[in-house]
Amino acid sequence: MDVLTVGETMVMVTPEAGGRLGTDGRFLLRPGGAESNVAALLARLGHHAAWASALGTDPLGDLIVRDLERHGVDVSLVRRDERRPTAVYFKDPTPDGTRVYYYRAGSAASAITTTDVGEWTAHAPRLVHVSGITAALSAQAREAARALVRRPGLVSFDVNHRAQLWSGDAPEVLLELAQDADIVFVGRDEAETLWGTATAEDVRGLIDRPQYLIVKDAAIEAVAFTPTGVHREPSTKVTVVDAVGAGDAFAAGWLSGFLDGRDEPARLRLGHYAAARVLESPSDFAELPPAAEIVAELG
Ligand code: KDG
Repeated sequence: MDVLTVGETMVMVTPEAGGRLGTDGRFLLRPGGAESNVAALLARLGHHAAWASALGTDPLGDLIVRDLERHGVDVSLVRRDERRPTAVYFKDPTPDGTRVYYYRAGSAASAITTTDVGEWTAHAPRLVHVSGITAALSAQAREAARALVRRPGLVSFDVNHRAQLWSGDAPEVLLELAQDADIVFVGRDEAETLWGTATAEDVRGLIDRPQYLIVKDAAIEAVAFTPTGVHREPSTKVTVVDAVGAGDAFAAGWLSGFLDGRDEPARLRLGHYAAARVLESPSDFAELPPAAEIVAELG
């Protein structure tokens, strides 16, 4: 197993014709979850990617399993919970960007434990990927997130601050988790909101322990602080249709390059490429060609 990603996946509900929520009665149902997006994109890029979490034993859980399997994700570690439901969220494409409405309190994934983490990581993946969303779901999910970032072996952590899910302690909890990981992804603006940092260098001053820190400055550039120095790559210019999932795509592209032993500029370019495809699409993930083809195209 190349990568194990862990985190909640919900059923994402979007108006079918692309209209506003509340005006269109027909909806599309698809899996929506930061960590399963990363797994699906890594699978598209040619890696053995597993996603682990808990889902209800309801038909919505079945839908998620089936869909992720179709995307090539190994779902064999997913635990089904008879007592708790699969979570749901709605996307509303407003003129000012996409708004999301979560229905996830008490979900199966909010009850994942450190015992689950022990069982999942016993499968010895080369890399584990987790995000800050898990730490916001419940006290026990937060402990599970802590156990994941502290596991022996490589861990990548995407800060993924979702303000709607937190009640005030996000800055200290997310900083603690980031400091314990080996590879960290964070948005420059996200870091500014959380910790008041202005530049990528300020973020590095704060998150100083991970070997790799990648600070993404939206449409401008991504800056990677690595053992071989600091690397910057400008973002790809695109017309944005829906930004949800672009951060996951960036992480998947970068991690794919990392797992394949590519150099830092190539990793950053893969990240930008994958993010650009998701930004241009209404979906949270995009159909990507294998990594080698992208690298050949990007040079
Ligand atoms: O990164 C995309 C995710 O935000 C989306 O798929 C839903 O996982 C999700 C969340 O918790 O917001």
